[in-house]
Amino acid sequence: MPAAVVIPTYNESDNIRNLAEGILALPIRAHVIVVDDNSPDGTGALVDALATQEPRVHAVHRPAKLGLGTAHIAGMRQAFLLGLEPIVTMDADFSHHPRYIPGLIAGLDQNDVMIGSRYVPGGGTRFFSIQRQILSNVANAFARTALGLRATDCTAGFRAYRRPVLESLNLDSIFSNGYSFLIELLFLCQRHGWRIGEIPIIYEDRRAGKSKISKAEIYKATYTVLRLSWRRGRMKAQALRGRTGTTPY
Ligand SMILES: Nc1nc2c(ncn2[C@@H]2O[C@H](COP(=O)(O)OP(=O)(O)OP(=O)(O)O)[C@@H](O)[C@H]2O)c(=O)[nH]1
Ligand SMILES: [Mg+2]
Repeated sequence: MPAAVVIPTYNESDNIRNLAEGILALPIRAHVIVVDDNSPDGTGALVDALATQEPRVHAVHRPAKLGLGTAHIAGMRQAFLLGLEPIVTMDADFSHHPRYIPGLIAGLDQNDVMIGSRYVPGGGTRFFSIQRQILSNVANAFARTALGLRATDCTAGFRAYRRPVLESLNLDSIFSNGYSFLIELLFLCQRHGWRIGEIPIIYEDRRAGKSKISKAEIYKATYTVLRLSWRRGRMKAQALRGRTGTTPY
């Protein structure tokens, strides 16, 4: 079965053509699904034009900027409809280089989810500002400690999922719609007992265009982690009550 490479876009007209061509030139069978949120710079029309020339390119259009998380879900659903698997997700701005896609997919032989990680040996960042590095490190340390996540890069959107993993999760129940969706989805994958592996990647700063991450996303991510951590604590307490027949309080 060909793989689906899901790419959410908002104002990525300077990147998307090169990226789609780079993916289609890889020595693997893959389709590209771009989820565009009515980008003012015409990314959506560009993808439509690509799709008329190349049947392995698909466009999903949404009416407005509805967030990274829901864009990932829309792309995953489109992959299900097209019968594609496994499902890879990545950013459009070349921070996630297509050369890593075959390695991510190969890792699914032993794992159910694969992450392109900056924090395993061999991984790292290039041209990434010190502020962004600190933010990324703090966000990962917080998510790992508060949620018991075992992966080293919990905020990375460069992943490959076996299709049954995504079908086993209730994607509609995911409450984060923005960047923290990535933490929530990883939390659900680990809680369901799916095997999660990582390969090193070098994350480069975006080649063109502007970042869409805002301060609000940082507050939302903190809220997501605290909310999931509370849920995790409640589940642990319930499990303990079930075992002992008494309340742990
Ligand atoms: N469809 C959709 N795509 C989005 C939205 N927000 C961000 N994206 C895309 O999601 C990917 C990640 O966004 P970026 O702005 O690169 O975020 P980032 O990588 O954390 O920030 P930089 O390092 O500054 O690039 C890019 O492909 C964006 O175009 C959104 O609301 N809707
Ligand atoms: Mg980026």
